[in-house]
Amino acid sequence: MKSFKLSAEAALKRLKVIVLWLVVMSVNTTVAQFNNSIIVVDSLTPVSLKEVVVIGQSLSTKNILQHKLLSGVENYLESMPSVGMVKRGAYAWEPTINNMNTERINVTIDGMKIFGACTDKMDPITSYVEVSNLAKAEVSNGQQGSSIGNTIGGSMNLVIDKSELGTDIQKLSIESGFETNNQLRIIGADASVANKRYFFDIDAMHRKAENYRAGSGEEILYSQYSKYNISLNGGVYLSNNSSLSTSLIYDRANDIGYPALPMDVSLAKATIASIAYQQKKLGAFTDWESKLYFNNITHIMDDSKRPDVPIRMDMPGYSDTFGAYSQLNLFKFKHHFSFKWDAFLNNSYAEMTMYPNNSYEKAMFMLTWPEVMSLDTGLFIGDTYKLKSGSLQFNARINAHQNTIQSEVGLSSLQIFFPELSKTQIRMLSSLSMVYQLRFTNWDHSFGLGLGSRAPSVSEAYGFYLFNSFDNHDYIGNPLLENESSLEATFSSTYRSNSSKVKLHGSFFHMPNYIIGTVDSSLSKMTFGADGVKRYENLDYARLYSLGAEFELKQGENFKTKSSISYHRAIDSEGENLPFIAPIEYNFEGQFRYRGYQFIASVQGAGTQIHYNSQYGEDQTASYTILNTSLSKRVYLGANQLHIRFGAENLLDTYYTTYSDWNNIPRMGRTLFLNLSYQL
Ligand SMILES: [Cu+2]
Repeated sequence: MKSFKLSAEAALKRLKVIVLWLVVMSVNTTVAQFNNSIIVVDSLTPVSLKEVVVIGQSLSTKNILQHKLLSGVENYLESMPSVGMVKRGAYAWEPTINNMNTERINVTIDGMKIFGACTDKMDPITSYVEVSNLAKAEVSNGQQGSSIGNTIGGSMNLVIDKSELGTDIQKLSIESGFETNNQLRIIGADASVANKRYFFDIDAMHRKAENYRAGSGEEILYSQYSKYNISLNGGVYLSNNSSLSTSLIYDRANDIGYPALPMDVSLAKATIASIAYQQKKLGAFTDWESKLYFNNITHIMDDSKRPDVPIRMDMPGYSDTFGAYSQLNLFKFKHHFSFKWDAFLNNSYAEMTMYPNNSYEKAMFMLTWPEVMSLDTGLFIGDTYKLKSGSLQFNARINAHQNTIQSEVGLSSLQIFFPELSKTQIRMLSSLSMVYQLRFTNWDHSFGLGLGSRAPSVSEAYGFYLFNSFDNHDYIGNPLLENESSLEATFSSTYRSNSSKVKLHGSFFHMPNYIIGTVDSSLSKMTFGADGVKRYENLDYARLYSLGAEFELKQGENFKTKSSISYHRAIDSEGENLPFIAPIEYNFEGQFRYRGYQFIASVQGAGTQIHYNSQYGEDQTASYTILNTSLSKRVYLGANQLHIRFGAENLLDTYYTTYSDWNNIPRMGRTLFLNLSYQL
């Protein structure tokens, strides 16, 4: 929305800057996705393998790839080929990369580490930002994402949308949206001022939705939500060479229903703040940036609206993170080096109080996250070396990771299961990867190899009786887990011409010491109605394969199609299926432009889930196909412009659920939407 304020020239200028940046700084092939045309890139330029989805700018660019302008952040992310979403309702979807979820991926906001405060993953980081906060999201596969931290599956960095210092802008815009299915109301506004010395941005957005209805009309109880978000950015030049900038996001959601879970959330709140110093040149180095940041997350669960819970519970969770990083680049001969130091300190605390229906019995109290302090510091070095036709990229990272159980009660509770357990555990984590890229006029190929490792998450290592409603087990953390590691191989081949693009890509992950919960029948359950207790253990290994193809075709200036198909398969060392792995999925989209109107129609679907595992609570998910469509028009009113978009999602009102819907919660049925953006 921010950039909706941009005039057409400014938008074009920004587009040019981005394209230039792409070509010069070797950013990525998805520029094709950004400006919606297929580009043959200079064959001597190395191309980064990141996938990028433009979020803020999508309002001002003429070619919008999203059906809805005011989609949630998750809808934008979900449009990326390697990103999936685990859904527990209409709000706060959990992103996955390469079918790997929160523990195995690294999600940051402008490079800042943030950890959710929910023991049940009701609050992924992506739920604490709005589309008005973000310029774009960058996703890297596997170890290619190691510049922002240790990871197995990949990384996702959400880039905050800020005005550029040195530009001359004064803008104001308002946005509004409505959807029929769940009576979703969206209202937002933002303003920016920038000149040669400073810039200042402010934006605010509010969403409120009632229960949604699945295909064919069934009302999904407890699927309502309401959210406010406000953000401020500011920056000032200190000299010709240096600047200081700051950013603040405050996000607050209330009365959020999670229809797939036995509990809801009364409050999910985040304050995300940072201050950064930038210097263009430092001796032979360039683009020096140092940032200090802090974020605070509060998450309060609530079962007061559920009529039939066996026992009432209070479950608040808190997560605070302080962090810093400093990074710079060096261009020397044919090398482009990047160096980064980063560190964070996180404190995670969650508790549970159970109130028996019989008021004579005492309430029971447990620390579900025993005030775990995680201290992590790392060094990253990357080098891209230009070859005659292509490039060779190396990335290396090393981290020291320390966890301390600060609560004595928490420590002694865990010592029941692990008598030898000490207060502090220290781990060393590392990542090493290389990518060989071959580039020709119409073709490029890349081959990558990587090695990586990750520490167990707070839940995996220190969680105490965390109930998982998917497989109906209580989970106990295991602080003695080995680091999970991975060995990966990736390839991609892309053909581009002025009117078409074909891309084939694949990846293979071999993951020794794969961490997953396994049944421990010697332990007794805590949760009423649970089937038993699982403890996190290291499997010998697990393997994940994926294959995908993408096609783009352009006919003239006005017609374009995009389609993709993907396949994933994952098994453990015993040959058993891993949970939450996608069946064959496909997507086809056609875009047609005529006299300022833009029409989009898309078909999305998946095959029957053949490989599932009932030990993890899965059953077979049926195949489905849905149809979406939208029409938009930009109206110029003097110097102002109004962008109107309306359309339908799940036009045929199909009842469906996917492999990644928690407890088979059905997706939304037909919804009609109207989005308006007015730019002054
Ligand atoms: Cu929660």
